[in-house]
Amino acid sequence: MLTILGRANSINVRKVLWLCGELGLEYEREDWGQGFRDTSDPDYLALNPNGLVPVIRDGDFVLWESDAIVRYLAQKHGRDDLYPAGLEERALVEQWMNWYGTGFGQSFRYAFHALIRKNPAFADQAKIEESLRACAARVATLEAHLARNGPYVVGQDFTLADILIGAGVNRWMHMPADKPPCSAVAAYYERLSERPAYREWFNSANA
Ligand SMILES: N[C@@H](CCC(=O)N[C@@H](CS)C(=O)NCC(=O)O)C(=O)O
Repeated sequence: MLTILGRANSINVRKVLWLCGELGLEYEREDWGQGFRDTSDPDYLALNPNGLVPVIRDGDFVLWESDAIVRYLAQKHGRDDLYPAGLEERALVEQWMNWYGTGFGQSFRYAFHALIRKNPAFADQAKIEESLRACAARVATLEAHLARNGPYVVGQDFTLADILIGAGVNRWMHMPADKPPCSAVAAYYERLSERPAYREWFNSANA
């Protein structure tokens, strides 16, 4: 049995949960992380020395880093549609996964903790505005790309890149801030919202 360790309100845990839904996998989940079991527990640190969620246990195999986990699970279950075997197709999926990991996914973090989680440690107005600006710039890049090359980030097929970027778009759409109109991103968000596995983990009730 696959076990996912991590609180379900974490965006990085949700990427894994969303993928498990797409794959139709059975799993158990343990609540670890902020507000739940403390990830500085030595038993947890023995699994992930970074003390972050998620971690998976798949039999005796342990893996952390959400993007590595989604790659592993898609490959393990032979889902070439989500993580293509072809060199160029896979490179494009990787390109957009890295775009999320190194830019888009970082950009909304401060504003999210300030405006949605209302965490008092994130109260610096200048940093909130900077986070919103940085995120809007990434969304503008995505908007132009989807308008020309959609319906999904790598074209016709839904892939792992959409799981990461879709998670980020969901955070952006729920951000209580003035946002420039982005019709292609809005249509993408609606398209993803049709997927039952997405709806289970990403909806306005559980931002
Ligand atoms: N690069 C890591 C980042 C993991 C991460 O930052 N997780 C956050 C939640 S989104 C966390 O563990 N926060 C501390 C906690 O919940 O205790 C991944 O993608 O798995």
